[in-house]
Amino acid sequence: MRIGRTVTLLLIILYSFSGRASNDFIVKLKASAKVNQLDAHFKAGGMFKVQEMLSGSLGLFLVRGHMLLDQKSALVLLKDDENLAYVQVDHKVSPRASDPLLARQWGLSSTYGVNAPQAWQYTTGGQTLDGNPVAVGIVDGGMDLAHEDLVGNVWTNQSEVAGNHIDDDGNGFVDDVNGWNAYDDNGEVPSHYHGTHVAGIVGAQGNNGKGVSGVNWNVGLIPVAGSSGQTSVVIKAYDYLLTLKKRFLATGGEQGALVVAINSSFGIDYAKCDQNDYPVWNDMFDTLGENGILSIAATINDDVNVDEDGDVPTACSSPYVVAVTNTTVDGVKYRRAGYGSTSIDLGAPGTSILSTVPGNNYGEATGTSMATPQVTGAVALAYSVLSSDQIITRPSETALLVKEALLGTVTPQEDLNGRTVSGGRLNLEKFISRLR
Ligand SMILES: [Ca+2]
Ligand SMILES: [Ca+2]
Ligand SMILES: [Ca+2]
Repeated sequence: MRIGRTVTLLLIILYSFSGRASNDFIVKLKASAKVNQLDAHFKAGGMFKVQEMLSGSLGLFLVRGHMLLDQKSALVLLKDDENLAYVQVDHKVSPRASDPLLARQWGLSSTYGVNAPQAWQYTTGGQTLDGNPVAVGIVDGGMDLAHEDLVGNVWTNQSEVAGNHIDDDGNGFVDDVNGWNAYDDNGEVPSHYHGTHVAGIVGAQGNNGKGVSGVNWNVGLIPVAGSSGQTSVVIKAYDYLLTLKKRFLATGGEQGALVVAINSSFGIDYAKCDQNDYPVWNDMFDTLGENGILSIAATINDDVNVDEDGDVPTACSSPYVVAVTNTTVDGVKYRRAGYGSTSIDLGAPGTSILSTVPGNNYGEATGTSMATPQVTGAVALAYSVLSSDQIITRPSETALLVKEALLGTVTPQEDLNGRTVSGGRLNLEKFISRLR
């Protein structure tokens, strides 16, 4: 009864509730031992319980330690047990994406990245807890819809028939099968280098054996061409996404699309959003927000204080705007990236970022344009741990709750302290963990 004596001693000295690790163990029964012997033995000791058989061929069982027993002491006891050939902790296994270029995506997994693999333990994106597909709008120059690492995540309007010149689903947009072209007012989304790169950061297909991984392995990417030229074109681009979302909310998720964030990697440098010359921007961002859409926006690619110098959209005061600056592999703000303690919300990796580019290719780019889709992707990922009921009945409150969690879970970064609202950069693991 070696175990019985040891257990008595341990009961006296080893009660501990703090910093608890897993108390589940995998044990291998010796060929000479029987599981009912082990079970009886454990019952007598009162410290372990056999949960289930894992492999009859190998003689492996899952054993749970008493809640008052800490992991280290439990291991000592089990290693001492004469019935067992070996024991190990039932370690947590994380999804490991098969994407061949993942090792070069420092922004996802290096020391100064966003802790994406840890977040992927909880979710890799796709749909809400109730199964509604989560979508994001990418307002940009267009996108290579056929790219091998994007094609599986391109949103499809199931109710629209392509190329018949009819608005089959009656949403006001003819032949909008995979998004919209606000330049030409049609459903033909052009291929575009910048837009394809941005889209891949949000949601290149993960774990598909190809290319890179997005922040989301799965997500509905809705490309809307319309980011350069006139403000009026951008407004039309936003309006398309707003229309999809309003329809989703009005039909309880039956039609339209669950657009939760819009990526805006463009802007008007040094524009004073909150002054009288630019009223349309906050009006649009507020309306999008009331319908549960956060607008994630890239700030100026220059070392300027946006609070003083102005920027559209990142200095716009709508509470539904999330303004992003660019951080590097060394964990500092990129030298040419805007800041502002009231305007700029947080930083995210935006320097030498590898992503999809047209023609089944991959390439690196630097800019706030690359930092912003990390955050857009994060917001989409967050909605995959929320319930559709909450999202549909309280869209604006949910959006603000998500923003609060996003800014409240950043990794503090010294040079962003006092120069951004949050004082840090995106931490995907903590963000998702807080909302679960
Ligand atoms: Ca339509
Ligand atoms: Ca049609
Ligand atoms: Ca991939």
